[in-house]
Amino acid sequence: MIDKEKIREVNAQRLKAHETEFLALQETLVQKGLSVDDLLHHIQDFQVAVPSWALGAGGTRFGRFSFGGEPRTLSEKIDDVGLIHRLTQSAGSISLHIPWDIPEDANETRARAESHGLAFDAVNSNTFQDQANQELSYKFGSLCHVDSAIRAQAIQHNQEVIDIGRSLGSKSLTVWLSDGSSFPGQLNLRRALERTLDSLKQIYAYMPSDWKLFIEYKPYEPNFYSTVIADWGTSHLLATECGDRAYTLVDLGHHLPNTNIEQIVSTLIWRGKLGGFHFNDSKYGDDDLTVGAIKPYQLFLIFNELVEGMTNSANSNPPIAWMIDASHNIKDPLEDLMQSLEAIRLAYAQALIVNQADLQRAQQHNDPTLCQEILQDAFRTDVRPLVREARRRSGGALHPIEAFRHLKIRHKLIAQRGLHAIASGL
Ligand SMILES: [Mn+2]
Repeated sequence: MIDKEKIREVNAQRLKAHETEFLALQETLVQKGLSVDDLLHHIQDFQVAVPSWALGAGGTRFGRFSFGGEPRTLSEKIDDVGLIHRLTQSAGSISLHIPWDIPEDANETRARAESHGLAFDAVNSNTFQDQANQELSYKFGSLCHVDSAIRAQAIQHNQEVIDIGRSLGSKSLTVWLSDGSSFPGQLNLRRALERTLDSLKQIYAYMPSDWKLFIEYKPYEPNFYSTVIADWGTSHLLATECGDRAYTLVDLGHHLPNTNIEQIVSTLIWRGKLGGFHFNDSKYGDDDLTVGAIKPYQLFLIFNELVEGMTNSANSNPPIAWMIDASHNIKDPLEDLMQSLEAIRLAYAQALIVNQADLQRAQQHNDPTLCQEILQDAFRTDVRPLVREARRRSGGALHPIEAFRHLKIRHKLIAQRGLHAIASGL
């Protein structure tokens, strides 16, 4: 646990420079007619869940390079999220993966999270790999499987995940399926989808009445010919069939290259069916890179649709569950996560300063030049001092990564947990 006083000490060294930058930006924003206090409150309130599987070195299918000081237990993972939250004040919850992170004692786990000011966000089931002592194999699918006994096993697993989530105060289940086929003709595509819907309905029926089901989609991988829930349309169809509390979850890495993700976001908000978000970035496929590392403009355009849609859409979309879903092969996972959190808040802040009224007028007048000017004026505004000020007011570090390094946190974690500790996860 990092002492609040320590953070203030580290901040003090950069406070003067920050104040100069913030005052200059404040003047610019006020001139644009924006309320800086409102902006700060919105940014301070924006909290993102950190996944329990992203706190260690992830590796690729070719290899894994250990880090040192990785969290060995669920308690240590919660401590790591607490650490990130202490520095950034923007990671207010944790998203658990079952069975990688089954709590031994739910009350104790809950208390530990609360001591860090953390809540439990969506719980994630896993039927994409076989576990030790598992009776039946998911090699050829889970919820879509041709064998009803295997489908029943997968449904039961999801029900157990819901039970675990309930014991921790979670209110949602995220289902991502690797179900599909790697060769043409391997699977009857229509029947596989029918069986998947039937399985999902049984999971949905088991959920408590205040829970939500998030259905994630992905075009390919690990199957390379077909994926049962390949795109947002299929996810939306399944969610609609399941019921009012079933929603689509958008994972930024789960699209074919050049897909217009902001348009998908816009459509789902219009239907009130955007449930959750998995942030990451990618160059080629599901690369799970740091948010904003490759395509910060796309991220901004997505946030622009989110902000506009959440403010103006007639069909009310429920509050969206924001989560990071990334993997860290060569960076320190905690530094990587802090970079992602920063990128998310920056894109959100930029979207908040878009002059929606002017943009709408320009759209009404079919003026694409002006539309671009308005969007890029927001995108090219350096809002970093605003995001830093929001963090400072919440008690976080002006520069979280600098503070993390200055306070030698990784060094201390290695001293505490050892150089060869390995976390379970991706
Ligand atoms: Mn995901």
